[in-house]
Amino acid sequence: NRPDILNCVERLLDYHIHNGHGNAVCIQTFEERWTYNDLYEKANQIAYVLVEDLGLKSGNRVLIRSANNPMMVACWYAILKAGGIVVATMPLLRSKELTTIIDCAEISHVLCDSSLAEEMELVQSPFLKRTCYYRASELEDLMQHKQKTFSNYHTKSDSVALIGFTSGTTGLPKMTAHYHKDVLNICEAFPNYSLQPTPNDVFTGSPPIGFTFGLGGLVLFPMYFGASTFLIEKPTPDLLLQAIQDYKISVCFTAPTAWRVLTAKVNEFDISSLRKCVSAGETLPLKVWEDWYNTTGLKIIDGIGATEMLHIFISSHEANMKPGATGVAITGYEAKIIDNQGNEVPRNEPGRLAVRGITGCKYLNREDKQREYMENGWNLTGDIFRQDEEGYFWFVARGDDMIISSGYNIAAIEVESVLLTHEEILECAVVGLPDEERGMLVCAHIVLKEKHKATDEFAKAIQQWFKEVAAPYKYPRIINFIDVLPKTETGKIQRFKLKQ
Ligand code: 3SK
Repeated sequence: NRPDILNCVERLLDYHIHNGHGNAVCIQTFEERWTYNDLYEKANQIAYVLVEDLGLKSGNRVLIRSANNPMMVACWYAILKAGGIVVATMPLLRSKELTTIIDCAEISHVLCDSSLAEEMELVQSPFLKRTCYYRASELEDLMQHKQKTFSNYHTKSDSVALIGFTSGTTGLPKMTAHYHKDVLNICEAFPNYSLQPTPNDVFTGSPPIGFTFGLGGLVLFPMYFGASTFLIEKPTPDLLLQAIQDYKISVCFTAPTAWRVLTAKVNEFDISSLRKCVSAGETLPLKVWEDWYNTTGLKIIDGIGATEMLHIFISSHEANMKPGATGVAITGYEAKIIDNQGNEVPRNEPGRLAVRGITGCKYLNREDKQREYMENGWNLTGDIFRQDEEGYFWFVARGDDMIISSGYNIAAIEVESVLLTHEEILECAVVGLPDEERGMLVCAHIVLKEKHKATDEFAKAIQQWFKEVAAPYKYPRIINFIDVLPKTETGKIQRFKLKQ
């Protein structure tokens, strides 16, 4: 029951100013401390810059390119205040990937951290009207002369607020749109179910704000509840533990691989302030859950979400948790397991996960993919799960060729298309291989044009080249030179053989 006219920033940010909470700490880093007033005033000044200096019109799509920092959050709110649509990206993206996103989403404006200017300056797109850099740069100069209050654009509750990019299995990026009401809906779902936040909570974590897991956990959830967030630009396990100890963090969001590493180091730090540990982005192995519990006495809250669903829809809380299970459908969502015909399968049998509720998939310009993802009002995430007699969902497998490595979703086909631009590569097939530390490793099977060049040195040179032309986290950590790729009679690569 949301009002027709709704700008979600009014509840997430302005509300706190109008309710006497302006002097409360909102964002901290190892160097900075912003109150809600600070964030509100900066977001308002940036909104003026967008409208008056950069020529933003309502409905324009604005790309934010940044690591997790307070100015990124101010830009995020400013765009919505001015009636724009946010497209936040991973900071590691290279110019080619940025260009694809900008062309695909018809981005008109970019707000970019000046420390990430190099790749940005290589981007050329007919849609791009204006790029403005911040951090000792033009944006701060323009902000200086602006007022600190702003009259928010009157968006509707079902106006698009943000677009998330997911590359899926086809390699062609898909744009998932989420409305202003969706942004508030997720704040009332997972946090209420699993976290019960209070204004005294201090959130932190490692996911980029450009990934909706990080957006929720590090920006939306703390601010909906008047709590504070601690942002780390380049989060390492040591920095996370340092922050938890020194800044009395109570809620931490990160991926299973990080929880594993944190377990090994946690005894060197005082983490007595921590009360909620959240894991998503990939499946949480039972061993990681047990080791963390045995070392700290804290139960990791596992969850599954999707960029298409905006945030987590299956999870648990300490009182109803079954170690090893992902959890149950949280308040606001229903989930079931179906077969290929869409019929529910008996309990404990694996099948396709179907979910529906307060958020859902809205692909832009991809009616084909929308029809695949949505069946009779249910969202099909592409994951294979089973549901036990008590209603708990247990992960079985990914239904597609997405490689999830250290919390990053890497589409095999996307890595292949980059590799194929290398002048020495004739053919290639990329698969994910299980790995203790990272969950999965990107492994490329490569057929070279000149077979005699297949040496370890050349494999290293390809890896180095890859990191220069695409986001480094996607690079193939394993390269296997092969004479021919195994194929079916119709020419389809037999990936299952390559995984063996
Ligand atoms: O991958 C996930 O599980 C996830 C969780 C929360 C939000 C978004 C995503 C993709």
